[in-house]
Amino acid sequence: MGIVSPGFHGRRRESAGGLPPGQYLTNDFPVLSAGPTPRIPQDEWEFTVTTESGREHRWTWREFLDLPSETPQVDIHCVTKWSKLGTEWQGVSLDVLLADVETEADYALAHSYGGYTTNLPLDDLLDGKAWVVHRYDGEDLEPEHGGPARLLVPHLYFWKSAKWVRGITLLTENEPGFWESAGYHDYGDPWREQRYQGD
Ligand SMILES: Nc1nc2c(c(=O)[nH]1)N[C@H]1C(S)=C(S)[C@@H](COP(=O)(O)O)O[C@H]1N2
Ligand SMILES: [Mo]
Repeated sequence: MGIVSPGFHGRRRESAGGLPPGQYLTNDFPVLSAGPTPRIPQDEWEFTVTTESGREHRWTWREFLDLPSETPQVDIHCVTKWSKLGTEWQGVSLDVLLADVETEADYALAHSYGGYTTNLPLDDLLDGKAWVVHRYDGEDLEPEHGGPARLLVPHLYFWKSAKWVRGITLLTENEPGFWESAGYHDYGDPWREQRYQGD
């Protein structure tokens, strides 16, 4: 039945893909934050998509919870070399959040409460590859891990999965985010080991 690794039959805690080069497995869930953990009350949380023409699409916490959600089980890979396989999340696909957004943009910049940013090609947020998640492992997402909600883009290094996400700006020109401006790779594909600029 195609390219599925032996032993993967939809069981929990297993991975379809194995480990990218240079990564090791961890069962912990390390916390990696470039600054203090912002505390955003749910009734103050908003998620905003801003198009290249400045049009804004906004969801309150209540409106966000009313959107259809999914429960992705995915492997995550941090550029500091830890990986976790088969992590379980709940959240809203970016396909849902971008469904009614009219745009010609090719790039996206995710913004977080607290000021963190990270950039991605818009295509990498579409077609079932990215979510705004508010639950992890059956529980509300802890503030340290990005709660109330974070971006989850598991096919790229985990720094692209912006914690405390508050919005995405759609751009016609690529604009580097926080780590990308500090020498990390613009795209960050763990399978091609794109850790730093020039990799
Ligand atoms: N807002 C924000 N998002 C962030 C970060 C950060 O410092 N601030 N760190 C990134 C990095 S480098 C990683 S590896 C993951 C870590 O997520 P975790 O702390 O839940 O393991 O979050 C990413 N998203
Ligand atoms: Mo990271």
